[in-house]
Amino acid sequence: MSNPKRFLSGIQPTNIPHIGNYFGAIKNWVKSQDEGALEAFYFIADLHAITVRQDPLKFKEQIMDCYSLLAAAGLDPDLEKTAIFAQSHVPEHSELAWLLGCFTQFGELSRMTQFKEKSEKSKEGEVNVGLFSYPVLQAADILLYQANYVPVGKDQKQHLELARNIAARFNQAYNDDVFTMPEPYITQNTAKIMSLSDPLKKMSKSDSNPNSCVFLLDDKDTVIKKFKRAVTDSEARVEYRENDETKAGVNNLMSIYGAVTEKSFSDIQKEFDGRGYGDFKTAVGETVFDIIKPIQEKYYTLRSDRTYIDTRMKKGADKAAKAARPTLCKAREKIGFLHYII
Ligand code: AQP
Repeated sequence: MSNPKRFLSGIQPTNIPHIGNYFGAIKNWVKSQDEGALEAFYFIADLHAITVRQDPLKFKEQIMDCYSLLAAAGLDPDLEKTAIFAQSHVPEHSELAWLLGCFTQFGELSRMTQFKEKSEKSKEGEVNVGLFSYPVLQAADILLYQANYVPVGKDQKQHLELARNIAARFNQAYNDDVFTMPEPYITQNTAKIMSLSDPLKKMSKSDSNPNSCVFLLDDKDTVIKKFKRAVTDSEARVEYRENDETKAGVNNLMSIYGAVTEKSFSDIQKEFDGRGYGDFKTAVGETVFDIIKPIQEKYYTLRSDRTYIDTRMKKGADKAAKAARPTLCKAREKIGFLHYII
């Protein structure tokens, strides 16, 4: 029997994950794990998170929070085909990133639209080299595991293309298939959840406005309050109108309600026909909380068990390193470094 195809994805421990991370990523990871067809590597992207300065004590907690939430949401670190680990626990990521950086053109990185956007928004002195070169670290994350599939949203397409270009360049330089060519993993019906206070922006963990974001650990009152305060419009009509910026807030709430209840937009529209936004917002808040409540309960049990977290994280890092090392060794050998003793 051939080896299962590999899937890789990550999450930055820049804060408590939110419902956008859950509906846009984690829920699909759990589904794909439960289907069991793929060997999957899920990492807490702590190396990526330091392109922005992190408070060291909070950062440690956030890494463990993030790990525990993934496990509480249903990723099972004890499964043979699942590895969940902290990226910095597998130093092969950093080493391969350096090697691949030497196969990446300065011009290629300068053209990355995410870099342009993020650096324009940053204050002077905040644009570090890590922010510029993080797509190379992303390429290393992917290529290290010979990943066949990587989920990519629109904003990450350019980065996957870069990873493919770097892989092709390296393979061509040494006339060998050192790296597998990664393909985008398209998940159907994946909701992109927007900010509750500015529905033209995506919901983001590091948004400075805490009301823009429903975190997976928010209590029921907070969840409902945040939805009650969500920006909508003065029309008082629960109706989905694509590409209509004035409806962006309602569109977003309908996407969230649809993601939770699996109801279509027209069914949601019928359900709330003639009722104001107040009722609708309460319903969205309550159904969202029903989904996150069991995750929270499991989370608090796991999070209080430090031995559980430490042993599983170590196990995940060992599993990941075992998969990563042969690739790194091969890349080192091709480049001409002296023999690498594992
Ligand atoms: N709003 C969102 N809607 C749907 N999916 C989302 N994801 C993130 N935000 C949304 C998906 O969650 C996974 C993990 O994301 P990440 O932590 O690696 O980075 P991010 O995309 O930059 O997420 P945030 O919340 O905006 O974090 P910060 O504020 O730290 O940059 C990814 O699969 C992502 O697509």
